[in-house]
Amino acid sequence: MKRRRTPPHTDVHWLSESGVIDCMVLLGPGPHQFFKQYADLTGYQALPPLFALGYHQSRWNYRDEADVKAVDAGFDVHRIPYDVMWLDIEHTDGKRYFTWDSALFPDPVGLQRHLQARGRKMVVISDPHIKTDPCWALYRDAREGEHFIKDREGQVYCGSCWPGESSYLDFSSSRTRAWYSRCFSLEKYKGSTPSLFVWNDMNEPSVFGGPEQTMPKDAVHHGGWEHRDLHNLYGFYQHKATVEGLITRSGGSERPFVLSRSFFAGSQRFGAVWTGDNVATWEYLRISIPMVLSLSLAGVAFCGADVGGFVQDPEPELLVRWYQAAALQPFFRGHAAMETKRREPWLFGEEVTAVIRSAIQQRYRLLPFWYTLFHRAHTCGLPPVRPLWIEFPTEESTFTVDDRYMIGGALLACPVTEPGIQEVQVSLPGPEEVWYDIHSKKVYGGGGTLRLPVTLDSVPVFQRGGSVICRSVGSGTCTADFQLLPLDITVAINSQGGAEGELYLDDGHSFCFRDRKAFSLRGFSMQAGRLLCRAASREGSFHCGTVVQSVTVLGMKKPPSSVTLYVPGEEDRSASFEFVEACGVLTVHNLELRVTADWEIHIC
Ligand code: NBV
Repeated sequence: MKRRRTPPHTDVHWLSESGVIDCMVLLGPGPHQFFKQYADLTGYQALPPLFALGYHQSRWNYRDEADVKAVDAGFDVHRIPYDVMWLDIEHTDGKRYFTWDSALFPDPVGLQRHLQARGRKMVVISDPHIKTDPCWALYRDAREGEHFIKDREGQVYCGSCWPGESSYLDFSSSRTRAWYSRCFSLEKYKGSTPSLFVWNDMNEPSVFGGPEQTMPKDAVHHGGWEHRDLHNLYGFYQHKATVEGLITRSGGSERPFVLSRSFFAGSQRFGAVWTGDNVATWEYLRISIPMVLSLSLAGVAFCGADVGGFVQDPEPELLVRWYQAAALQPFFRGHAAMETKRREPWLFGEEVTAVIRSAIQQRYRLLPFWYTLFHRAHTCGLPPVRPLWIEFPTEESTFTVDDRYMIGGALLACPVTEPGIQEVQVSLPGPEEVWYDIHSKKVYGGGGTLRLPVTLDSVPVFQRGGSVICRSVGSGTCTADFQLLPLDITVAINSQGGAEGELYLDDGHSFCFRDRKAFSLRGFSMQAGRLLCRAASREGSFHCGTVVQSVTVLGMKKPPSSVTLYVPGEEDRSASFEFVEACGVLTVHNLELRVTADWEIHIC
């Protein structure tokens, strides 16, 4: 007897602590529409300041000012770009957030200016628990202003956390959020400058020895709500209040950056989240990929995992592979726990330093692409990193893949997450697609499985035929160099000889893109040997000196006889080019074409 195949199905079980569940059905029909519909409900990803997409260097803790300056200098000595130094809880006076340990950090303003002089920023931690200390003005103010959560008897709730006995701010109250936001003003937050940004940790909230390590469910919030009703929103509201504090601090002009450990549907409107305390093992490196993909699917697109693993010491090979994988994820921060050995990228010998340098440099080169993807997330809800099935929704074989993924619609990332690997197996989706290995430039047809040799310094990444990607030429020392760097455009042609892509540009830090439409969205399209650079949006205007220095075309069938540039108002000129027959790669050099101007390149 033939057994009937049961159609694939999914069982979902929902449980609500206080009996209320809002259920929405998003009809799509396709994954791309689904993201827009979800973002219309819960909000779009905030457009991060550009620096936040660079590399972040953290540990619990950088000891003192001299330590911070030495690490900062180490990046320059070793020619590794980075953007942000992070300070964990030990920078404070006895875990009183908004303060500094005056012995270790006697001149925080000077320290931030020191970093800022090289275009770099600082992030400090600010947890939601407030030390019970009647001698501390911030505690007294919070208490007198009734900003703390109460216990069931109506007394201020006291729990235990890093500072010892602590009370917890009631971020569910808009009045408390406004009070907390004001704590970030430059005059209130002594030792802060406009280049200081914030990290909200322990905001589940974490209570040592509390039920399930958190607050009792019958603790009482503003309006009489019990903690059981608001628990999952606690971190969301702290994140919101911190973001509002940073925006207000700048008079509304500067984009904030706040990282939060706890989040809820809609947290993407505020900034970044990370996956919390992981471990320096291969298994944790592997699961960072599905974790980042799940967060991205849930709308929280600016996410990442601690590079190297928070707890324990990674062996050098694991550290290298982690840098390589995380350089291809949205939020890119090295972080380590207190008891771990120091692991700045240059501490493991020249070979390791060189490979980590290369991974970080490649991240910086790709920032024009990442930034454009974040613009898309901000305007369309599409996450920069996507499981394969989002781009190939009809291909069932992609549905379960969670160790490879797409960056935008154009790049297929295949991080190496096993030790001692000399070869990886990659299934290239789409039988009608063409894929180009971004390193060797070799072309592969979709629908098959490849075996690719890898060494410690290689990570397979493929560009999809039909796409155009902009990269910076060189990586600079941090994102402050971004607009000074010329661009290289890689056109990967599909089986019909066509390709399309876009580039988003703005000042990288203010809200002028929103308030004055000071941005530029450029479109590139290749068809029948003609590459056009045009405005991709009627809205927006942004002038910058960024030029396109070179164009690389992948997948050319035959060598061209001439390459001519057409720029309105200028004489046509022929360009010098190079053609590598073996892999069909054409490179056109010395273009000096302004990216915000219209032009064409004809390849005959
Ligand atoms: O603030 C200290 C750590 C922090 O480094 C880590 O990133 C957080 O996830 N924090 C947790 C509290 C202590 C964890 C053991």
